[in-house]
Amino acid sequence: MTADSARAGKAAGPATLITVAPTGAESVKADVPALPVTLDELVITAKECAAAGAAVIHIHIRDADAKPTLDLGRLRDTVHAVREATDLIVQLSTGGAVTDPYESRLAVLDAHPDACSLTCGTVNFGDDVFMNPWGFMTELYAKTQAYGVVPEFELFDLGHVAALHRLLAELGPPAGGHVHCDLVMGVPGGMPGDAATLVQAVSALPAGATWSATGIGRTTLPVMLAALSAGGHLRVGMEDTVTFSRGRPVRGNAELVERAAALAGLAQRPPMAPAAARVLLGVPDHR
Ligand code: KMH
Ligand code: ZN
Repeated sequence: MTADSARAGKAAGPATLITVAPTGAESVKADVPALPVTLDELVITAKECAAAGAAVIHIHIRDADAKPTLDLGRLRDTVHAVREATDLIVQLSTGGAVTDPYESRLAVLDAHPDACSLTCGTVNFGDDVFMNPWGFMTELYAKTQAYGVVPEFELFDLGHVAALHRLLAELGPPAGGHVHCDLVMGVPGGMPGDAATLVQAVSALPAGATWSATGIGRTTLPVMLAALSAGGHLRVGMEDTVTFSRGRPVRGNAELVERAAALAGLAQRPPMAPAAARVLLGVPDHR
């Protein structure tokens, strides 16, 4: 089998959707020099990760001082530049940083990305609190429906799964018609990143939903292996992990995608091409 036929999905099992989350809002550039924080760095990373097997890019951006920002002009430029340079599905974070106000997080959709994250509840987040009260969730969800932006439901805890059921019951299906979730595991304050918890969370998801899983920090490998064995998809990247192995910093996002793609290949579930991912998630190609 060639790499191309594998990416086209001619494999023994269902192909694996790989999302890369290259930057996040928490790491500091001075501490993590390989973190992509400028638009040029982000575009280079996006190209490398697409070549390595990613189909979706989950984007947080930084300002001129490398601090997290939700500046709308910068977000628009980012969506445009990543679309020009790659065929990746462009998913903007509406989570931002824990300090971002709700209005700025809602305004992210005005950059008209293909997709966005939508966290289904408040969660302790290390020493901070990541706020997602019901009123904010419903307003954001209604805006994704109005704008035709496909949401990915971020689930940091089992209670978030219950909130997702309530959201779908009260507001109806998402843009694109398909429910896709991301289990974010191992955040201090959220659900632990282990196989038993992953199985429990997956068993509670809405019927027909697809899912990926993300293990923060040292839970990245156990969560990735559990997700592959349970039929899930993968999210990796320096938003979630800045250490490749004990004592060895990540050199760049592409090596995290390469490792995920290699493990997916071993599981006979090679990386899914962006075009197939668009079909799976119901994301139109706006380019
Ligand atoms: N940075 C976290 C506070 C998301 O992107 O939607 C929230 C987060 C989730 O990363
Ligand atoms: Zn994020």
